[in-house]
Amino acid sequence: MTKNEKLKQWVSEMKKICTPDAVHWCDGSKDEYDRMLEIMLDAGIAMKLDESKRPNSFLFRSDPSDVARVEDRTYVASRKKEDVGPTNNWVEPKELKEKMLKLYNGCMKGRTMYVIPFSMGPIGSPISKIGIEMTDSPYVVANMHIMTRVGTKVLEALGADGEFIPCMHSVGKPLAQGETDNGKWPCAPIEQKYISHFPEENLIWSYGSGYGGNALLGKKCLALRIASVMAKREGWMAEHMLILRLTNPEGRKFHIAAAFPSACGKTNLAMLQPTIKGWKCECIGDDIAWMKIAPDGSLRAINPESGFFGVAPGTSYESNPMAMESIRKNTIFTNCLLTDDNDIWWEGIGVPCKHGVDWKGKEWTPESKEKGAHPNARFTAPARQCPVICPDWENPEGVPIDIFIFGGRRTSVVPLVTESFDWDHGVYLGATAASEATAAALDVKSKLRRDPFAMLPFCAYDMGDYWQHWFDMGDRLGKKAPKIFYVNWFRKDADGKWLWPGFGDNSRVLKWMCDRIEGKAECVETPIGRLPSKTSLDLSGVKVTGKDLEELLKVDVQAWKSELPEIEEFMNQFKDRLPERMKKQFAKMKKQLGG
Ligand code: GTP
Ligand code: SPV
Ligand code: MN
Repeated sequence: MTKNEKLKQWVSEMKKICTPDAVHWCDGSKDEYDRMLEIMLDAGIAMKLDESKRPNSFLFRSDPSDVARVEDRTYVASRKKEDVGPTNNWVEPKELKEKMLKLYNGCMKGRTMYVIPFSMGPIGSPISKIGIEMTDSPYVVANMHIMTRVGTKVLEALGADGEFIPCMHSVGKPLAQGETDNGKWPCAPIEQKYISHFPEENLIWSYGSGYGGNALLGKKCLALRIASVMAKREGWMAEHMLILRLTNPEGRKFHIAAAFPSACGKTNLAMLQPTIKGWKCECIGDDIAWMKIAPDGSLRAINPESGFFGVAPGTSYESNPMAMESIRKNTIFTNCLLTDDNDIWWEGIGVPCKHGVDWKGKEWTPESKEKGAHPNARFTAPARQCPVICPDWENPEGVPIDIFIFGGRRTSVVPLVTESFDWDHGVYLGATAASEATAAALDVKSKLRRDPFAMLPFCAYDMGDYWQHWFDMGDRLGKKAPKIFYVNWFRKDADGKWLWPGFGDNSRVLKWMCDRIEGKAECVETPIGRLPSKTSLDLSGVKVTGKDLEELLKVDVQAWKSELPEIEEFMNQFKDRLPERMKKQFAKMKKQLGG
């Protein structure tokens, strides 16, 4: 167990409230992982996949109401409402706790309460943090084993008086005497789901959902929402970013961190296989980056996670071969289709499926009206299984970031790539990032939404203050500040066809960025930023017509101008928290667009 009195006390307090049948302290062992899956196989909520095709791998079907993050049910309960800003749901902390305590009361009856000690980041790294998740879900335990570093070694690192972030979780489905889940994914109805954060106490309370970011509390709740507030307080950065290392033919290494909204290409870019000769790409992380300024003044990044919780649909040997290799074994699949030979399948996997069982458990054929896999179906796979995982991915010192990229899903207007004029302009690009809705959040319906820094659902304090934090970090980094770019892989033509091949060919855009840093590539100055000149993008061997390229690199001044009123309105909601420097950037942009 533990010598940490605070932890012992918290566990016994929550045990009294939730009244589980038993308490289990997780040791992080393989035995424990196997036991979790056995329990779920017995309860009929896990299916073992064919051992020869997909060793030690399992498929889960969630409840159809529990397939993604629920932003409407996500709360930030700071003491003062103004501290969460207009982009978070606020409830007075005491009121929220009272509401949730009623739900927690007896909620683990018939279940075991698992205590999961986990480290976000390599144990002992100066950037890492320890969390303890209490949950009644063996699915969460198994996933946390993959996504974080779990077990006794974390309790040892915590010691008698170390700090931890308490993360309380229940699926919200107590069992009556003798009742089992009996094939049904346990969760509570949507109006009882709460994903709650108490930033001043570094505390997380989640109830009613068993899925992804709602339940694996180390991920979005701790490593982004709570960490965003800690980072602001302590002068570092917690961002929704992949991290990769790109090595050019001369052997120079560039480290890139990129923020795209959920389901907009982070995992794919993180595992990129360059289609240009002599360039090498290695993956460090695919979703979250924690960054601190090192004594030498560089910005050092770690991936706080140790696994990938990746979007399955669209993943194929053609689009993302390294992800396909990462999920060959020891992988948990959720809401994928089950094939007749006991393997998984999804739309865009690159091979046909004639017959199977869809994510809702119904018979499926290509003629079926509904999709075989849910659009937000996911795989959970250990990062170490990725063939191009970087040898430094667990370096406790992190890697020095040279380039930041922002982006989103835009079928029109936004060009393939833009370089910011300077740091402040780059912060403006991040702040005004927008994307079309995806399946990663259940309740986001709007077609286009501003998603600053891809952090709209994850920044747990006022967005205006967050932008100011970015300006402040830039000042502290000075000459060592990464260069900032904006990309859009998702342009379509009038027939709805992608204008840019994307995936491995995105290496061409990354190459341009690195060459820009070295002063080797030309650019064109436009009102919105610097774009590649026609000849400076390496397009050797790529199938893009001259006409499409022109479209991809076009700046439609009128279209940009027409977005200004909406951007201004978006910014103005932050009132007196909107940084002066952001106002200045907006005014400059307006002037340059002739507005
Ligand atoms: P989260 O895990 O939700 O944060 O998503 P993510 O940002 O990691 O997105 P991911 O890489 O999983 O990609 C989501 C979807 O976008 C998948 O269906 C991909 O196939 C598709 N996608 C990724 N990169 C590209 C690209 O360069 N071009 C096109 N057309 N689609 C892409
Ligand atoms: C996202 O939605 O950005 C994800 C998936 O990475 S989840 O862990 O469910 O938040
Ligand atoms: Mn994500």
